[in-house]
Amino acid sequence: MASSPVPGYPSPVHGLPSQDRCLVMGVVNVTPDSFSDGGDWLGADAAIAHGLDLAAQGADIVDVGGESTRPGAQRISAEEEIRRVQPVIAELARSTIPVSVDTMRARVAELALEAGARLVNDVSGGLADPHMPRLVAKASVPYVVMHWRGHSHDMNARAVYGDVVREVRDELRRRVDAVVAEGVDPSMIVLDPGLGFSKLSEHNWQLLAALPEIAGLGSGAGAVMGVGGPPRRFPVLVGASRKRFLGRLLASADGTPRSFTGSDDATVATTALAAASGAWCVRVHKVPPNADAVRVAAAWRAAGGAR
Ligand code: PMM
Repeated sequence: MASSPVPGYPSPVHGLPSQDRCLVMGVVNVTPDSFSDGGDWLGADAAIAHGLDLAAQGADIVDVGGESTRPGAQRISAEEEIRRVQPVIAELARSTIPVSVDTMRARVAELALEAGARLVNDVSGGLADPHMPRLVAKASVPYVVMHWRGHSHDMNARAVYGDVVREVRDELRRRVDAVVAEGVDPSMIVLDPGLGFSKLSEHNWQLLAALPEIAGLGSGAGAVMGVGGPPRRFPVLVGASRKRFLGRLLASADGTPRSFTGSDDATVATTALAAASGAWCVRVHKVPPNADAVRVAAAWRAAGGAR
């Protein structure tokens, strides 16, 4: 573990690896219908092998999810979600790689933590299941609070903003206040702007360009905002990998969006820029080039900080 963080990188999240660079979270979707890799890792054996591959390729964390959140997706039962993720998490947790569980359900998170997960990645920021914040508080594990306006089946209809950066920041601040009121330790919270979740392409780009503002949540007062001292800065997780706004940016002359895997180089570009902006972690499908990109960004930042 590195001992001297590059100036400006967020403080390490308790219980997770600390590096002098942005971390890389590798995605294991144990689903038939996720955005870019639905069905690829649906069986437990394939998912476990993929998670171990990602770790060997340099992932700092492996994120295991059993429910697709692609726009239009319908929910699955908690039983099915547990059946998909539990054996995968149990096996991956046997290795040294920290495992996170990507779930909106407290019951799934609870079983995942019992199976060895060390972080809860809740794309609803505690809104989908009111029991989630208390579960996370009791377990005392890091908690990703993502910006979210509703379930996948109609989330695109909620992509309406006057000033997307201000509204996402304000809505995240309210979620942070709510989960802290339920007992979550502010130092365990990671924020995520929720790229692609109730966001049009232009919203995603504006949020990416404003990552430091998201980290600071503005200067409003509140239980977690460092009243009387400098405002608290939260670690920020960025999930841009293979998302449709990248495919649209790279569309061919006839307007056909670039394929998901065809967006991998653009993902690496967003990783480098997000890491250079001080992101704590990037959530990606393809680890090796993103692991390189975060090192480039760290060297760039360190050189700037050393002058
Ligand atoms: N995106 C997806 C799933 N989980 N979790 C966080 N914290 N942030 C994200 O942006 C995010 C997520 C959907 O992408 P996928 O289906 O390609 O995994």
